[in-house]
Amino acid sequence: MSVVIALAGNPNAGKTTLFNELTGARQQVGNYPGVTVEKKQGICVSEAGTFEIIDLPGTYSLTAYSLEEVVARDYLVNEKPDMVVNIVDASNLERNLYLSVQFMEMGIPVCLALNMMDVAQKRGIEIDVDRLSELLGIPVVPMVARTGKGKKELLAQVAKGIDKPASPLFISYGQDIDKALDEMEEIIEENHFLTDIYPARWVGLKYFENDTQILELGATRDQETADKLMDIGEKLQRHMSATLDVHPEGMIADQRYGFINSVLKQNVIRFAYDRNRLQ
Ligand code: GDP
Ligand code: K
Ligand code: MG
Repeated sequence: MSVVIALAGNPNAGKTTLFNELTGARQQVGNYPGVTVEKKQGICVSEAGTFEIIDLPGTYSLTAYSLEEVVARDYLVNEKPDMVVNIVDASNLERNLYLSVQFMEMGIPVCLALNMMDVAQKRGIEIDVDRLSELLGIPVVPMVARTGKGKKELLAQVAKGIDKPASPLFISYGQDIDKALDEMEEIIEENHFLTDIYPARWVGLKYFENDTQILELGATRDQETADKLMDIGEKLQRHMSATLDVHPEGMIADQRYGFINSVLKQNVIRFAYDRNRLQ
């Protein structure tokens, strides 16, 4: 059985460039089943091993707001690739990591390809790659996909990371949401509610995010448990709207960015000034 690597990232992070760099002429283009979203696959033959590479649709998030997001998510949970290589734009790290933390919350093994290092450097953005890797608990490889720089190291890290199970990233969403999530998690675990597919806490989060796909799937599987979760979700929604004038959905996005910023602030990123201009 071949090792399957899914390439994922925000639009314009350099996914196609890296895909071409890895697979060369060994490419095949089709569609994801049932939809008109393009699916590219290819084979990467390297010193580190032979990998099957799947190009996932470019997305900013993993909710169910767009067809691309649903396709990417379905692929990840149904096909279970051995690893996600998440290509991020190093010159726009905060924004790009929003998707990365969502892979990590799903418990999917991720390797971060920190692309556009040339652009970041030109803009005076310095990134402590080792520190970022340590704080996120995943491999991080600096790259310039356009020139192929970092490709060898990326493949070495991918080979090293295969078969290493990832535990889902835990982000605190604040007292109100965390408490409701704990309550949901217990019900979800007790009833084995979608836990064959997703981590329990992630399922709970989707009820707060009003994720139509998960809500429908859950109701089809086990209406009684789904109703219980809906009740908890609605109760929290009412409480938060009344006391904080926010929706859980907005709070979840805010806290994800909060988590990302707390990582970046720990000496991961530095914006160097152009000294010549100051003189
Ligand atoms: P995708 O939308 O993620 O598939 O991104 P593309 O691979 O199409 O890349 C978007 C643009 O960024 C293209 O013009 C690429 O040539 C360029 N690009 C990709 N990687 C790099 C890089 O490391 N450095 C620089 N400067 N440009 C890059
Ligand atoms: K593009
Ligand atoms: Mg592309």
